[in-house]
Amino acid sequence: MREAMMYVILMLLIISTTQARDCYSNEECTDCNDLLQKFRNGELTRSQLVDDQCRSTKSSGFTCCKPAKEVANNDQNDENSPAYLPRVEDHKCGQFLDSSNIVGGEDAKPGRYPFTAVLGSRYYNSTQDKYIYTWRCGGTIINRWYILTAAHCYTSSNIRAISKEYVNVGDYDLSTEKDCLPGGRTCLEPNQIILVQEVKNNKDFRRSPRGGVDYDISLVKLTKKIETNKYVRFVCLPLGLPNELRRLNINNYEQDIIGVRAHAIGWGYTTTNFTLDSNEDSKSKTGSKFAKDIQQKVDLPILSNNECEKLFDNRLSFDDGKRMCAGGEQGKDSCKGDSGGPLVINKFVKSTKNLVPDQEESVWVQVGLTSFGSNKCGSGKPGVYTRITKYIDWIKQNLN
Ligand SMILES: [Ca+2]
Repeated sequence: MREAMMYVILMLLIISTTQARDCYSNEECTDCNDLLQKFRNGELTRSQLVDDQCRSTKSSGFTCCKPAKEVANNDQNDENSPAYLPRVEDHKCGQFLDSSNIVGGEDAKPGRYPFTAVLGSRYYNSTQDKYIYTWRCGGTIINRWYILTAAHCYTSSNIRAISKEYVNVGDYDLSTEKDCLPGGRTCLEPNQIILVQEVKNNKDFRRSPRGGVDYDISLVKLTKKIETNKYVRFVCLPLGLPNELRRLNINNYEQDIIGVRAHAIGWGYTTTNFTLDSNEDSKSKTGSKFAKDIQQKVDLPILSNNECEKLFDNRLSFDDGKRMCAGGEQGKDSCKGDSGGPLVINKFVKSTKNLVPDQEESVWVQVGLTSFGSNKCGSGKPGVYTRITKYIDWIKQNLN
């Protein structure tokens, strides 16, 4: 009876609050009882109790919950740990499906880049009485708990509250619920949309006085583990281990990858407001999106630091190697990759520098992540990417 009374009080409290809050799904929530118990024990004030409630959609009724956080260990060798970093030699990263002969042009092939993620916010649309996701950036799956992306994807102007931030993995066509290969017989496993637990932007991230941004890198921790499958896998980071370099047939990630035609992947979410041209900058305040439903890929040559500086009229320094640039070919649309999304390489032909990802045991290694560039896609200006090799220590320190 007392229990029932408490629920009535709770419902009244919920109804009396006019502020509609976003709500987590039931699987992501702890029970209402926890909150009630705390309220009874005096650990929560009435206003805190109200604050912790949220209003679900009209059809699913009211719920009061905080997301349940999965607890994980910190063992670097345990694939289930947030501290885990997969290595090429363990065959735990960079793998993909060869689904040749399907989809041409700049559409990516399903399963070809299984390490990609799309990041964004969820909002409640009262007219439709449902939640809507708005994707704005790309990222990569580096382990079950972490997505690597650009820091500019999580500035204060981009996010309203962490409780509204989600990551989507295993998706291919963002407009469809179920993604199937042509013919319809083979379908991808359902995509996973997971609530974000924490965003760790590099603390030195800033808008550079000379244009663009510096230290544009971020780690996004999830509230629960990603389930891997054929279409959801880890990317390899450029750790520089002997086996990894041998697999790519290179000795380093600087000189030896110049000219290589890397692949930039995404759905075309160019949320960046940072360019080197102040006029372009002001025009793009609302964010210029060229989003496509189907995952896109574009191959772009990696340029030397000297070339990059020249192409940016020496307004941008590539000296410290913390960034790299790729592209710069007239008509080649470097905007097809997402902000925060990957620039990856694989085995390549020495003479043509074209990637040959169809050979046995070839793996995807992420050398860059899309930071900024020109807003005029295909204008001949290269795109600027955060150089991952320079942040391996930072990544390792922050995986916990
Ligand atoms: Ca889909």
